[in-house]
Amino acid sequence: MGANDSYGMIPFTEEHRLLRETVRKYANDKLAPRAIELDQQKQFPHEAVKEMGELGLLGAYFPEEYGGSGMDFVTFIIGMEEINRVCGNTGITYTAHTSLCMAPIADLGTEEQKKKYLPPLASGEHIGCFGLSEPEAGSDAGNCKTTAIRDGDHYVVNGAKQWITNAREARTMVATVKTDPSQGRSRGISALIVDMQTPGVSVPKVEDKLGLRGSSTGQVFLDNVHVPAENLLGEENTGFGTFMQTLEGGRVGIGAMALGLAQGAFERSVAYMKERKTFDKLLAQHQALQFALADMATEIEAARLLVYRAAFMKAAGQPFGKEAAMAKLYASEVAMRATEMAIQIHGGYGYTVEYEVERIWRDAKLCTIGEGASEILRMVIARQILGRATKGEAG
Ligand code: COS
Repeated sequence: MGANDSYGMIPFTEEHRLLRETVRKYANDKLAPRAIELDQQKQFPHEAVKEMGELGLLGAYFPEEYGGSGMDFVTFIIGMEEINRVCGNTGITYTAHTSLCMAPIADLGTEEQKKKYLPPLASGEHIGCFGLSEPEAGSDAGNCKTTAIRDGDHYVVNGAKQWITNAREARTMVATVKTDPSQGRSRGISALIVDMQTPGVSVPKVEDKLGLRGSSTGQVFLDNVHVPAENLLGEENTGFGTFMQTLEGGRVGIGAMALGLAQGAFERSVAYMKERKTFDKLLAQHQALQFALADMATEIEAARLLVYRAAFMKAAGQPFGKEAAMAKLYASEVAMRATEMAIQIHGGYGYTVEYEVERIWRDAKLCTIGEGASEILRMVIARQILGRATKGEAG
């Protein structure tokens, strides 16, 4: 972290720098020694959630009156980069909890909702999840089929959610529901806060995945779940735009996750090239590998600039949807190239669990899929550039 690398070129405040040092130390001391085991044993990072609550990371950018730390969004992104540098399982758990569950409550919640739901989420006493995706509504997020029909002072919710990060452990879910089924796609959708302990909520299945095997990704069934009407988040029938905005923040988080994973694989590659010899020479003396490392470094620095540009724009209250999409698209694709090259640099050792780069590569793949697949992000970026012309309207 010198003055001449991109960390030195980004306008971090003293608070940001201190936070990076604190999180880096925490990640190296506590998360790194547990990272292999979480993946191999498919263990949810319960300890990390507790520790991150104590460190004030879970509620990093939410007001202190709701249990948060009163810092800005950039601090959350710094935390995401540093945590993912050593442990993607902890990183994905963190971003789903904070940027997808806490953020919409903090942004749209009434005073009562914020006071009730945010403090236990900020401390880690409760875990949060985001119930957007469904069997037929992943990339096609407007195709929500879960219904919430108003009945007196509550909604009766029926449907199924899929690919829900933290599903098994979560106590609080912010969910998309169709409150007006007579309206077409993307319309008549609302956001509801669902207490996962309500009768009728179940998590029948947790997926067995390629990577992020310590994080729980589950199906959530909602069978005649009675949710109090006071749990409506924001205005009824306007939830789709709300969720899209939540995802914009989440996409910067996944961009930072990809960046951290790539950085972790890069640092391991540098260390390995300085110690491993082939043909009586250090790997660092082989030009082919020097070039590969140079490409990794260049792409990671570019990804870092995109990720922090989006983070600073969001923190400043500027529109940042296109920049978030660019940051996630680029950083996740860089992470795939960098982690694959890290395995190649490590040779046979890179294919083993011990050297960790195979895990980082498996974990990184999620970043090109979740919270907007690369193809969706290209659509989002193109639509912002071309406007209504993408719908066939000239002008
Ligand atoms: N902020 C506010 N409103 C938004 C918005 C945003 N970022 N994006 C879209 N909207 C609004 C549009 O303005 C439109 O409103 P009107 O109907 O009033 O004009 C409405 O939402 C529908 O938008 P659009 O026509 O663009 O919907 P589409 O179904 O064509 O496409 C995409 C929407 C594909 C961009 C969206 O579904 C998407 O982002 N999908 C990926 C979702 C995702 O990331 N899933 C993974 C979840 S993992 S947690």
